Amino acid sequence: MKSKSTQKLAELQRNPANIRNICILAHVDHGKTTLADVLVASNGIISHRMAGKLRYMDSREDEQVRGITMKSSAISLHFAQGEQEYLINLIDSPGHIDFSSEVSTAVRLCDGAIVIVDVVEGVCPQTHAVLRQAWLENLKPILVLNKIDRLVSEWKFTPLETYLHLQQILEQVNAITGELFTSGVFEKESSQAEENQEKEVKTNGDQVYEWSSALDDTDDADLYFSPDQGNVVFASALDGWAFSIGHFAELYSVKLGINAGVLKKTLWGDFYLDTKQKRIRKGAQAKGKKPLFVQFVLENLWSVYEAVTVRKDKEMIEKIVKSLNLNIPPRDSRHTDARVHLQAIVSQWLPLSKAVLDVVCSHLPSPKDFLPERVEKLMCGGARRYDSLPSQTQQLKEDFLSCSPGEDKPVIVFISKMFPFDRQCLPQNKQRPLTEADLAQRRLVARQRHAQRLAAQSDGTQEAAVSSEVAVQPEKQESEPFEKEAGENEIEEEKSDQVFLAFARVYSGTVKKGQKLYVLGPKHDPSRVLEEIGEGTSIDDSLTVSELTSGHHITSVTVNDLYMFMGRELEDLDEVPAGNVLGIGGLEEHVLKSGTLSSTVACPAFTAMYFEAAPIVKVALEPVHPADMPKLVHGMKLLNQADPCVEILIQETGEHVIMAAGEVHLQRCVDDIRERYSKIELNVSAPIVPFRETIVPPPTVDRVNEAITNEKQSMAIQENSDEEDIELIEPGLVETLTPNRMCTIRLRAIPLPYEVAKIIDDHAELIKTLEKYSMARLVEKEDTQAAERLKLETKDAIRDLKAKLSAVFQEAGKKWNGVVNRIVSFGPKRMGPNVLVNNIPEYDRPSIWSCLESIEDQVAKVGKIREYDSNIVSGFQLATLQGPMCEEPMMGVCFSVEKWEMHSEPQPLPSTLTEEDEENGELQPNQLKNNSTAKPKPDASLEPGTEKSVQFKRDVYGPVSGQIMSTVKDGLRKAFQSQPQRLMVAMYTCVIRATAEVLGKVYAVLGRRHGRVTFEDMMEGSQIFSITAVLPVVESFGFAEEIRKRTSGLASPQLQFSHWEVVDLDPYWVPTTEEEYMHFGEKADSENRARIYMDNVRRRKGLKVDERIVEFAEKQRTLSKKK
Ligand SMILES: Nc1nc2c(ncn2[C@@H]2O[C@H](COP(=O)(O)OP(=O)(O)OP(=O)(O)O)[C@@H](O)[C@H]2O)c(=O)[nH]1
Ligand SMILES: [Mg+2]
Repeated sequence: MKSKSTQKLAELQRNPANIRNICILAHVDHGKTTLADVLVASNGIISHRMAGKLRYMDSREDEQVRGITMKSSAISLHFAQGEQEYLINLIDSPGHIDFSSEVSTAVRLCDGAIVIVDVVEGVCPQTHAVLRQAWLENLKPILVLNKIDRLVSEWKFTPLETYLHLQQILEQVNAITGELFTSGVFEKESSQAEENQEKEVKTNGDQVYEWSSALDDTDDADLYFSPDQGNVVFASALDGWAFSIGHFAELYSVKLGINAGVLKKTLWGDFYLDTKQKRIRKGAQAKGKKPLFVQFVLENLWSVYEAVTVRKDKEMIEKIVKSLNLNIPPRDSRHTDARVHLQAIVSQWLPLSKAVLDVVCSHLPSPKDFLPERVEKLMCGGARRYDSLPSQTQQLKEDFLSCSPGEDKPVIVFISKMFPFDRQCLPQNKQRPLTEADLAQRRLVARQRHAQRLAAQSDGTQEAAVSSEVAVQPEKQESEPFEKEAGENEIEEEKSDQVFLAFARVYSGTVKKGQKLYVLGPKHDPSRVLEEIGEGTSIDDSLTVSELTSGHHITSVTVNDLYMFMGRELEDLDEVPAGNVLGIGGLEEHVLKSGTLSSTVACPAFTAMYFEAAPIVKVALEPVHPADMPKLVHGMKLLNQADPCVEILIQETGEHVIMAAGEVHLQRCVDDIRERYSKIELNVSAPIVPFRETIVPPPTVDRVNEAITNEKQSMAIQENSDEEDIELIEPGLVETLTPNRMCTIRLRAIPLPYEVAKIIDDHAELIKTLEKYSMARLVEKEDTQAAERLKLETKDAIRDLKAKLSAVFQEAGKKWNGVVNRIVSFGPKRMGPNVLVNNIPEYDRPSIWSCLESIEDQVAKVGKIREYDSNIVSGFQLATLQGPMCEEPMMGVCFSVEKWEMHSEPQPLPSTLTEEDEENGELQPNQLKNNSTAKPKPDASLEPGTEKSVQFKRDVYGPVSGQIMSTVKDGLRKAFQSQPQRLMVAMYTCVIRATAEVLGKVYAVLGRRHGRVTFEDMMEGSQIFSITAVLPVVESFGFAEEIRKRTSGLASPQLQFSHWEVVDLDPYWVPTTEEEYMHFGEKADSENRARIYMDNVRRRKGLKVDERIVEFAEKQRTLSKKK
């Protein structure tokens, strides 16, 4: 049986116009969960007294212990505004940067957002991030300025100071919105311009010039947060009060006899009341008058705070309570803690839930107000154009917009995440109150048992005892197999006492129990499937995800369990109509992390969500008892499903690795595996951090700032050359031969300007698309129409990228002229921050930008690519994936192919090597080997140049393609090594707020960890400094904790990945000059940070580490002489 309120909510679900799907977004600790508590209390789910203390939405134990939210969770609330009744589906999200993926999954399902800003901390990095996320998903936000009570009681601000402070914060928030808005408008403008242009070209019509910018035409007034628009709420979630300007406008319009509309416009801003003429005038600041907001709003509030918490003036309090017409229960008014008394007064006077939900209902859109552009965004992800979708798919747009629950409408559901839930807490497994019929049944059974016992007692004593024993015996036997079964079940239960539920939303139609729906994987492409169906192929829907073959992304499932979210609990539902957020059970086998359910295959898979943080730190896990390995693997799989951001991999070394967004996230993942998913003891490795390898222009000074001479440099390079077949022509330039000596390639490695690498790194996704579309055309693989489907915005973005690259190359100097047009590929993984450039004089290779050219031009270029070209690219990909220093990916290297000759007969060995060997007068072992293999026994039929000999060479060394690939790879590594090599470390950025007293300690910690401060500022009106710093990820473990301890909890930084930075130390550096010996000693490796990092990585990967453990043992003797 359902409770009354659930029934009520289920009824409300049918009226989409009165539904609001909203989430609460903010920086960590700005009061999201506290605010949610007050809203939850307004529905009677928790008591008002506990609101703010319970943190009801934080249901996990570690969330309660740490005091931060780690996952987003939802609750359905009822709210009545006058005649209208509303259903609010509220999602509380985490604010910690490590869990920002949870924000993405929440934002996707909502239409509006409550953005909270703590007025004491002001706008923080995550505030910026969540505003961007809301913007990217087309969510409409309202702003809550929270913790205003702290300005009264901690900062002791006067009302006027508060007003000015709030104004500043509002400006900061609006600056971010403005930034997002203008960037969005310009994007739109340029794509529209292009569309128009295309149309013009098609119609050959007269050209029309638009001079006005889109920015002038677009109305952005309702975009900004402004109290007079009614989209700003002032609040103290802890004290339970909040108000928007509207509330006071109504109040004072009666009192002062001024039009409420006028008051709404003037209560916030530079207006004052001219008491003589009873008129509102502008220019309060200039005339030194009190703004209306100060006079009518803040001063009242301040007087309540002062009377109750500072002066504890009973009479005054009574007066206030009376004038506000409140009814304060004695247990609150007599409470020893003045704060409780205060909260009782203010929360009755300005109830938070009403103020916030009023604004939510009147300002945030309902599911019926879905924007057409949002539908398009959801339906065609990546680079695809909306109008390239099949017509059946395009028709679905109407269904999205109408949000109708009708029977005839297609069902469309999107699942943004899968989350674990205790099986026992599912509504169907919960104990229900017994009904009358149940009770009667139980009574009957008990009576029968009683009667039997009485009958047994009345037959003599001994006999009875025997018979009862006999009677017990078979019973036992009977029950044994049953018990066993139960035992087995228990083990199984133990394995899966967690079920996975889908966190989803219905966009169209109605989902019903027992309904069969298609599960469309993220790669599902409706056009292909529809074509296949048109050709008569049917969809095999009996499979689960793990059984699907490649290229197939559809399974089907019968939906059995539908739930409504009620915070920590769930309520069973029979059906859920469009426009609602819901939980779906039984999809573990069908959906990994996110997915789409639909009754039609024409529905496309929804666009991938936008994730703010990428997994960057990893640890390897290992069970303490090796027998627990399968449990660990199982647990890791569950974790992978439950967390949108975690990555699970088994490395070549056999290590089981989890990758997470940051230290806190990593800790939670490990705890989850240990206590929830695997329930085994674990050994956790030290965190593994990624590095990058790069080369830099030769340094001009050595480590003691002495100029470096040329000979020294060339000496260092010579040392490295130890490979056969590769000839070093000059630093950075090598010439190499394939093993069969039929192909000569000359390769050069040059440091890429940092800005170029950064631009490429920032546009990785775009570059992936670019490679896909350009190559599809040039190589004439399958999809020749691919480029036509490219969205205009994507084409624009590509063009923009090219222009940006050209600009930075141009700035970097003359030698980079025209390089952009000769780029062959990016690597590793075809999108990394290294480039391969074609500098072969006689080879006019089509460029990677070909998808920007007209179709005819592209067609003309098909077939211009040389044979084996792709092998060179592959060699480049391999080389950049694992550099020579410690097998970490390269970054910021430009490789250029300067010569590529295919010979008809084998070439002699590179000249220098042979000369050198002759001089030495001895044959190197490797050359011996070379000679013997490369020059086979003289055989007439195998004379070089003949058909057969070529064939023979191929056979001996494998296919030419493979040879070219590995030769290029080795050559590139060599070219790389012949330049000054450097390690790059990932850097975190963080904002630390600290008072002047602890500032020194913060600096000390940063310094020890090789971090540095990039920006320091004093926050206005306070003694608090705000420091922006960067520090290497490798040095960051325990940093947040250390800072917190050193500053007695005053500062607790959040680390966010920022960029890659070169460690300006040569890991291979050894002292060479007298001065260097003096400074660093002979061993000189203690201070070489780069060397330490590199060796650690090499040791972890099982690579050779060049280290001497005991050196100059006699030193100890000298020490002992001193005695
Ligand atoms: N003084 C004061 N403290 C508040 C207010 N709102 C919240 N707090 C306190 O701020 C702290 C953080 O509150 P939470 O609600 O957990 O913050 P959150 O935004 O949910 O934090 P995360 O979920 O971890 O991002 C708690 O100690 C609250 O008691 C307020 O209006 N005034
Ligand atoms: Mg929270």
